[in-house]
Order: sequence, then C-alpha cells, then structure tokens
Amino acid sequence: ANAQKYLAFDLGAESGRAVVGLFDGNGLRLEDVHRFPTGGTLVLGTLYWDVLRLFEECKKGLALAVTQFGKDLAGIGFDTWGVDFGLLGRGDVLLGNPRHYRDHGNDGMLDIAFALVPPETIFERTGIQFMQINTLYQLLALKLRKSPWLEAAETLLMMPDLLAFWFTGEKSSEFTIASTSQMVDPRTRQWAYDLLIRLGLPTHLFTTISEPGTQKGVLTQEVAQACGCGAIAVYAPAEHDTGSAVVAVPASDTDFVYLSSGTWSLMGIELPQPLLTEQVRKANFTNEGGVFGTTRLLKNIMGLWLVQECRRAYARRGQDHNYAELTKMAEQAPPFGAFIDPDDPTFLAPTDMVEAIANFCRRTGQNPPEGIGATIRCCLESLALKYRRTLELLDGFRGHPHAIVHVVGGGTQNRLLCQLTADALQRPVIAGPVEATAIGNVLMQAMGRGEIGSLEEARAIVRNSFPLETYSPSAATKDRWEEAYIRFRKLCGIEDS
Ligand code: LFR
Repeated sequence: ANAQKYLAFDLGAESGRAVVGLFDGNGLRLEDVHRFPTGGTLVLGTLYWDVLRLFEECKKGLALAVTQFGKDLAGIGFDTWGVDFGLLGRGDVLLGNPRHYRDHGNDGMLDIAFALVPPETIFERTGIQFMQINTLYQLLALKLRKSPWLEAAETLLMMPDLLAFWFTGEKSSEFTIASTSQMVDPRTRQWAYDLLIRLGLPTHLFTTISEPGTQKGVLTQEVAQACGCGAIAVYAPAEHDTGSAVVAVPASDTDFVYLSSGTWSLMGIELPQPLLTEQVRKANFTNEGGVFGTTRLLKNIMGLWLVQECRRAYARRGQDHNYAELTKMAEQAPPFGAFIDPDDPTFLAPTDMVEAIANFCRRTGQNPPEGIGATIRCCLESLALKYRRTLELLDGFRGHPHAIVHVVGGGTQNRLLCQLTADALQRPVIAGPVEATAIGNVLMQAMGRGEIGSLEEARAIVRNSFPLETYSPSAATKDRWEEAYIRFRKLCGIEDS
C-alpha cells in the first residue's frame, strides 16, 4: 500500500539517529537511515554540545532519507534529551556552544536557588523534580558568572526547538521539552514568569509554548536544497525524548508503569493531570509534560549512564569492551555483592566511574566489586533495586499496586537487566519496543497530520507493529532479592515502608 513516510530525529546523550517511519494506517515500520555519536565535548574544563555538528548530522540524515525514500516525506520531527538549550542574540545568531547538563558549572546551584525561593514554592509553581541539571539552575549559573551570552541573549530555545529553528527558520517552543526546564507552570502550560522574576532571571527570552502535534514550519530553501528535497513540513512531536518514548508504550489501559531505559532510567506513570502533593515533592518525583494533556509523574534514575561510564573508564585502562561483552561478564559474575545508590551525586559526572563506585563502596563499609564483571553486575543489580524502591512509591501514588511494568528503549537490549528487573520487582516485565522514542516521534507527527486521533490508537499501532518480550520474575531467587533489598534500603537511608 502507499504508506506515509515520516522522518524522526532522535538525539540522546550517547547517540543520535535519523529514522524513517512508514505508516500505512494500521502498522508502522521503521528504517534506520543514519546513526551518529553525540556526547559532550570538554574544552578547558567546560562541557559543551558540539551543536553545529549535530545539525550537520541531522542534515546528512535528511539527505539519506530523501535518497532512500524519496522527496515526498510527510513530516519531520526532532526529539532530544531534556533541559539543555541554546541562546540566540541579535539577528538570531547562536551565542556560543550550548553547555552540556553534566557540566560541573551547575554544582551547588540548587542551594543558591533555594536561598532565593524555597523549594516548596519552586515545586508548587512547576511540579518538577529537583536536579541540578535543570535549565533553571543552568540559567542561574550563567547569571552568577555574569555570562556575556546571557546578557546578550534575546531568545532561548531548548535543544530540539533550536534544531527545528535551523531547519525551518521559525522559532517556537514545544510543551514537553519546555516542561523539563523547571520554568513552566503545569496548570497553564506556559512559562512561569513569576518564578523567573523571583530568581532574578530574564523573562524576555521565551517564545509561546505549543502543544505536541503542532506544525512548526517547513524546511528553509537552504536546507531543502542542501538535502535534495522540497519544503517538507516540520512537526513538533513530544520533543522531549522521554515524552516520545512514553507515547510508544504498548499498554492497552492507562494503569501502567513504564520504565524508559537508556542513558537515564525514567520510571513512572501517566496521569490526566499533575500531582503536586507534598509526598511527590519529598520523594523528588517530577510532573513532566506529556501529550494530549497528560502528565508523566516519574523519577529520574541514573540508568545505564553508570555502565556507559564504566565502559569508558575500562577502555582508558586498555580494556575495551562493547556492551554485549560487558553484559556477558556481568552475567558470569557472582550475584549480590556490593550495591550502590545509583543516584548518589558522585555518579552524575565523575572523572572515573569505576573509581567512583569503589569509593562509594568503601564509604559505605562494603568491599568494592573486583573486576569488570562484578562492577557491571553491581551497577545492574543496584539499578534493579532502585526500580523496586521507585515502584513502591508509584504504587503508593496510584493507591494500588501495579500488575506489570513496561520497559521501553535501548535498555531493553540488555536482557540481563530486564531479568534482574523482573526479579527485583517480583512482577512481570514487558520489554519493547527498543526504538520507542523514534516510534513515538513518528506517531505524534501522524497525529499532527490528522492520521491518528488519540493516544489509545497510537498505542494499538505500536502493539500491532513491534515484537514484545515478557520476563517473568524468578521464584528461585525471590528470598535473596528480599534480603538484598533490605541491605539496599539501609545503604540508601530509606526509612519509611
Ligand atoms: C532522557 C532524558 C531525561 C532527562 C535527561 C536529561 O534522555 O531526556 O528525561 O531528565 O535526559 O535531559
């Protein structure tokens, strides 16, 4: 049949991809056209995104999509990680390279912000969890350092809005990515100017926020010519990658837990409105903006970043292994050795992750894991235990236990982690689809064009189109996981039940 062809750009902290989605009204098929590394660039102590290179990689992806699938693409959409942004000055020039959220320039900014506005108020106005990486604290850091760029800035665009601007010449903001800034009012779904004023931050930088599914513009002649196509429409999907991933959760009801697994593990539930309670604030959960008026109540867990950084640290020691090899070694290592709290602040941006893990173990009276397999196993088991803690809290927020957990994203390729998760949670885990983010991106574009009418319909398409795998909790290790969880709770200082 004549399927519509959509191009999704999905940029994560480790890699980016250009994916064509072929949608025939019932089923969706994805074809990868381009993959490229992303990652930070460290220059004299500051960590940046090489954003012009990312733009070039996207253009290359578009050119390849046009060569392979023709000029008649129905839409293009960008999604990226959250919180990062570019500043534009007079004449819309980019002011410097956007900083990477793991840059140490944000260290200590939470406390400085809290001295100006109490955390209760910040949460009340935004519903967003406290993480030093949030745009709010990045802006505060720029302001305190008297950044000339901030002084000269006329417009702030979140990363996917910046890429879309360079493709279309149109400046606009999309709601899901804007919400990650911790500067958006979850009720009005517009910028919380009052909060910015109280923090002494500029309020003139922002463009009106639109809902996902809106058309942002069409390709500029410059880009169209360079990529061999015409004026293709650019749509806003959920421009936040996690927002796109959750669109593609293959659930048939609304009572599900998702775990979007990649560099970060984002574990949460989808709600019809934000939950702005004291319990949510104290547990440091977030109310991120979703599609069709939904909210993602979730927690950021450090995720496979731990493994990515161990891999880098071992490679520097001359022990270069790919993820499949690392997982194999972890599988062969003895279970239930040392545990870490994955979300300990020392793991956010350490110079050497293997050292940081060993230090955490020493600090908490445990023998550090010995060797590569044991270290990776420690990361994976600790993540699974943190998922269990997070699930307990989510069960509490919902008011009843959730029957199953959907894991989506690249992390589903780590079959060991999927099984450990099912075992630690003592619940079935449904894994897939792997490319949830790109799928969600394509489906929201199709909504923008009126080809799909609702989130339920979108999720039915996902169920029709992609294989899923179920992991059942093992009964044999149940008791050992219970013991492990008690040990883990002590380690993390978890007191309530
Ligand atoms: C996942 C993600 C998370 C966000 C983190 C940093 O890729 O977008 O949702 O908290 O990256 O931006």
